[in-house]
Amino acid sequence: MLTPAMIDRLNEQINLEIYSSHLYLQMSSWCAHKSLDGCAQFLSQHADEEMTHMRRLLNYLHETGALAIISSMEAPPHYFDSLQAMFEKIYAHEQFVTHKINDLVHLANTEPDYATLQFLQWYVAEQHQEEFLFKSILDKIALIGTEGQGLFFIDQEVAKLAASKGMAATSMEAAQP
Ligand code: OFO
Repeated sequence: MLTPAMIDRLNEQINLEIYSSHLYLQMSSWCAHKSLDGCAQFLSQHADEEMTHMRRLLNYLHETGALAIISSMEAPPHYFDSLQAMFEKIYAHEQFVTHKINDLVHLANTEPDYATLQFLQWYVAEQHQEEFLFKSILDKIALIGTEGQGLFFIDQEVAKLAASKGMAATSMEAAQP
């Protein structure tokens, strides 16, 4: 049984995950518009992943008998000064998400709500991975540079990440009974 405060915060997180999905889908479209097909594919996959993060929270609320509430939300930005500026925005957004997860963990710990504390551990680990992933893309952008054919090579590097994510998703599906 969740407290009203915890239900509110989990609902807030559900809506943040939906916003993250909208943000990455919009960024994917911006990349496709710029013929950065590898980045477009990677971000489209990432938009789908954010909806799985949302569903995990939604199911948890349902299991406790609570109601999930989907709110209206602001539209994501649809213009970016550069590919680098776009990935910097993603990195800052993921740091914000980590901050919100940490707040949730703090609430679960202080209430105390040990079931939710345990449930949230998956998000703690996921945020660590996501920050690492986007920081590594920014590092690659800095290394390759965006002059000349730089954007083309960056797009190829990000396409490799999209392909490895796609393979991981396929093998997970195959492993399911
Ligand atoms: Fe990109 O992270 Fe959700 O939680």
